Amino acid sequence: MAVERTFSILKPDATARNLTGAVNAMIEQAGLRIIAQKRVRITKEQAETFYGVHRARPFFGELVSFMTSGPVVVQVLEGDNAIAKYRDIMGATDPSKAAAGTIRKVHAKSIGENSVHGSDAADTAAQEIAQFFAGNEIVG
Ligand code: 3AN
Repeated sequence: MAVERTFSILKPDATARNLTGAVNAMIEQAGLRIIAQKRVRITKEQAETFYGVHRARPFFGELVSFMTSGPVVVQVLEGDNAIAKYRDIMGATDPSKAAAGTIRKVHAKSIGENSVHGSDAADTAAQEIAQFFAGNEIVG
């Protein structure tokens, strides 16, 4: 299995409830390493760029306003098959449909306020990592 890197965000609903450590424990227990991490407040422009693919969706405005409503923790995760593995432990977008024991099942509040983001493919992972981290901030 290939060692991969994926991009993660602990969203404002998670930081507001002081869940950074609880989510990080689930990430580490799954065998992923947090090789970069910072707590930031993202701007409207950053959120619009990040979620550009969803620009035409009816929830876009709500999504951008939620992602800028409080601090987030941006991360780079590394491990075997990290992209799919993190999607697995995050659980489905809608927490009511997420499998038992997943981050979203345990912590998410709703389909919008769903606690975590994880990249969906290798190309988006590389793009998303580059949007938030310089090479020398990632220490594997
Ligand atoms: P995922 O984060 O599971 O990859 P996407 O890429 O379909 O899900 O959606 C990106 C983000 O947009 C989701 N994490 C969620 O916060 C938000 N979102 C998706 N669908 C809805 C919806 N129907 N209503 C509100 N927000 C949504």
